[in-house]
Amino acid sequence: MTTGTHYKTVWLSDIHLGYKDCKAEYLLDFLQHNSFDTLYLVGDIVDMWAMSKRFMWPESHNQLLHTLLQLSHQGTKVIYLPGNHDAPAQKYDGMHFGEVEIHREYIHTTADGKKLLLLHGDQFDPEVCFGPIQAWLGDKAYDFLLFLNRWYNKARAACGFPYWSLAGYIKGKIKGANVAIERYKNACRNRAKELGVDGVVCGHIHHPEIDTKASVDYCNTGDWIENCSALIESENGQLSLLYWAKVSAQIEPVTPITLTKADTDKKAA
Ligand SMILES: [Mn+2]
Repeated sequence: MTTGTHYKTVWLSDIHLGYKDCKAEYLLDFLQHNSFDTLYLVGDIVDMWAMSKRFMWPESHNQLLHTLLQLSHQGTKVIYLPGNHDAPAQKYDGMHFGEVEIHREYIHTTADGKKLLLLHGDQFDPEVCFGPIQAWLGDKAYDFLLFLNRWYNKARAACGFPYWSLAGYIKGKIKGANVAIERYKNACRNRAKELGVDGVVCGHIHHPEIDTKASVDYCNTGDWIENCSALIESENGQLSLLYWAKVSAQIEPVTPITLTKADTDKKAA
């Protein structure tokens, strides 16, 4: 099963199982074709809000949970940091479920000795976000963006193009969104400073990024709704972002062109 790459550490967040726009098939593909020493699930793994509004649980979502548990049994260290969409799991802070450890915050030490604070990021909603009306409007606008994204990508897939995030592109173009992202990054960095660590790894805003331009490194793993992204650590402690839809598009087997005798005869003629 694991013929692909071996990763020292992988951080995943915002998978949103139980939500219609979750790209579970892409994540399954990533997990089943690679192997991992440590896998951090940085929150919003199961979307309990979406499920309470409209229950959907396709077979691929089941398979994904099963694969995560299977990895934990096969020696991958799995640590789960619940977020806001899977908030009920937050009360199990510090407990073990089978092989899976649950924490609200966790400190990871990289191969080159850097200390990273791991958390989902919803902790900072009161200081970053605005009132409940803005949150509701934001939610509706986001749902609409994802609706556009879904149909756009259906058209792309029909033409044989790989998945591309239209919603992510539009979000990046909106100035208000960038201001909110800066506020969020500052809040995350401030918490890391409080704890005296070198960096912070989070999720929550579905915006993959590595920013090392300040005294505290900021890493956001992204999500598996739009970006299909993960944060990875190399054997020497280097951090980078991986976009699985782009990688998998490259490793998809290319149908070999075999020349038949008739073809070579034609060429010779
Ligand atoms: Mn979240």
